[in-house]
Amino acid sequence: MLDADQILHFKQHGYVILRGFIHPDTLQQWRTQFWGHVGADCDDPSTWPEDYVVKDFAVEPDFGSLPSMQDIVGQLGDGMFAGGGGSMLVQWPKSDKPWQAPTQGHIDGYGPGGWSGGFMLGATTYLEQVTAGGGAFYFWPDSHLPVQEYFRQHPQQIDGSFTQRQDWDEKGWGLFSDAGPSAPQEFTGAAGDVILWHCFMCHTGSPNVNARPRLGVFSRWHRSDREEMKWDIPQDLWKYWGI
Ligand SMILES: O=C(O)CCC(=O)C(=O)O
Ligand SMILES: [Fe+2]
Repeated sequence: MLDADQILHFKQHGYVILRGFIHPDTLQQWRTQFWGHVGADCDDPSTWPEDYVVKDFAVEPDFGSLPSMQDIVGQLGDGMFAGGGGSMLVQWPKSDKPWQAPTQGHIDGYGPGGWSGGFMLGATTYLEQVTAGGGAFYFWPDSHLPVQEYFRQHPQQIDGSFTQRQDWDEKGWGLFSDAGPSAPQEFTGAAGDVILWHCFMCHTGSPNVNARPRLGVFSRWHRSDREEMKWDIPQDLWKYWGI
């Protein structure tokens, strides 16, 4: 369970970091599964693939269904969040170019399958340590607040139709990620550190100029009653939360 300080941090900043959250034995299991799936030697870069998306793979037991994660998701969602999963996204080292900070971050929920609504919470962890420049999950603290403001003013655009705005080509996701008060930062940390992020917190991937791959594991949750609530942008940002 999250304590009061962690909940306050999540509400204020749109994320909270849980250091050392995943048990080392689970991380070892997941690493073995991952390297087996991609058919590469973790110590031999010449055998490494290049794909960002790890197709047809999820860690087992899945990240989202670990009992410790279920406790927190139950607490945050008052039992109304569904989802989870343990898909992986890998930033393989590309050290030929200098590291450059991403300029824009997106919000999730508008993928290839279109908008299904009710997306609430994401979680990211790593199978290996990620230091600065190492392909970290890159995020805009506090950006959930201006994004909420935007959708309060344009609730009908929650379905992704903000991309139809006349200035979308010029602004892109900067429409959201430039609106916040805080500079973006890298989620650096050890294997098994977790960042929980609010659905409206802007984020993106970042380049990896280090020697080790960024092995990211992702889970996402939506409201189980999303069909009933997905158009509602409540004044109280926490209306559909248990916190
Ligand atoms: O690779 C990353 O760190 C970011 C991925 C991302 O934007 C996502 O999973 O929603
Ligand atoms: Fe994303």
